[in-house]
Amino acid sequence: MMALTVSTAHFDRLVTAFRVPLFPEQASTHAPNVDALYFFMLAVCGGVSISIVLLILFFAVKYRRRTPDQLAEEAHVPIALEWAWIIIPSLFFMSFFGWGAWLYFQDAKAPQDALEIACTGRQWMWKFQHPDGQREINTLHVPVGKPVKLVMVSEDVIHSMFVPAFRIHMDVIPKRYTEVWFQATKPGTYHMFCSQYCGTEHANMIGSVIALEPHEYQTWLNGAATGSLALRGEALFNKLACNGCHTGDAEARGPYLPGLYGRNVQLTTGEVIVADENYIRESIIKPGVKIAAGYDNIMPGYDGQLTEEQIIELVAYIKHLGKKYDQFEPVAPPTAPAPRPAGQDPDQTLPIGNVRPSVPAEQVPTPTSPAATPAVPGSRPTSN
Ligand SMILES: [Cu+2]
Repeated sequence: MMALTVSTAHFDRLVTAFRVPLFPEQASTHAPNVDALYFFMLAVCGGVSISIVLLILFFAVKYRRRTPDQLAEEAHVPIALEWAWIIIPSLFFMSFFGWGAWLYFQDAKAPQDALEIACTGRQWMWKFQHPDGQREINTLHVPVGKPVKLVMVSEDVIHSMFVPAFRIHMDVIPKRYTEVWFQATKPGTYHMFCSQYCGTEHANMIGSVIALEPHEYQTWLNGAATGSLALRGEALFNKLACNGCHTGDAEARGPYLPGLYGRNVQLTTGEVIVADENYIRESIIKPGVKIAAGYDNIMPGYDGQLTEEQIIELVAYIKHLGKKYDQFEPVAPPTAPAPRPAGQDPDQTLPIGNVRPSVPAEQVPTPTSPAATPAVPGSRPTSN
């Protein structure tokens, strides 16, 4: 009995020492959903594979050749059986697609109130900038229980943000913003990896996500404050003399920027696009690519002259202007929606984002409050 107890203890120690977790822990709201789909696929594929092997063995024995001169006979399978084994497995396998698409759409769009953190990948580190200006390298502090959206861009090659415990994974690409969001469910420190082979030191491109209780996160924020992203963006905006053209006057040579973010913009080509982060970014780097209707292609591009962090600051400032604009915007009287031609998508011409959906982009009322006396988006088409 004694010998048995000792050997069990030894065995336990051995197992503990060599135990490799089969699955990372579940630390986000996505994790249980992703795992459920994963186990469902595993069960269906495993079940089908095992059934096929067992049936092969069973038939091989049952229908084996019993005498040397026995010949094979042609079998007549009922047509209903043929349909059954085509349709039933197809439905099972299509369920992967259905479930996966449902999960994808659920996880693709961050909630409106998500905390937005800018992330820059470069060979070989992760840099993060919080909305209040805190910067971190290879460490990301986030609050538990609040959706967090990472807006990511690469300074060089393609990287990929991977946090196994959160079950999130998204490529980080040069010259374009990609997004991923998560909501941590329990405090802790979780691995963060680059999962795209990005050069010789790719394996060192690792870090930690530190999920903190909201009050601890607030304490951390207070300790690390360095002036907000938008404030730094504003300083840069003025330093680069952007305010020389984007004056907000009716005669300004550049479009009026407050309220631009999330709004529909008409281009000189007649195309209407949404002014999202990628559009604002492109308009800073290569302003000639998409010119707002009513303006000339006179802005110099800043390709190669700004770091990704500086571009993030400028974008943050321009987005912030949108919020400011919303505060000053007079409440538009509720108007009955104009009749639309049959077949037209009612949402097609409506702006998105922080703009009231009842005010179409082309008909934004002119603000009358002193803070918003400059021209408004819509008095001339807004962009660039
Ligand atoms: Cu990388």
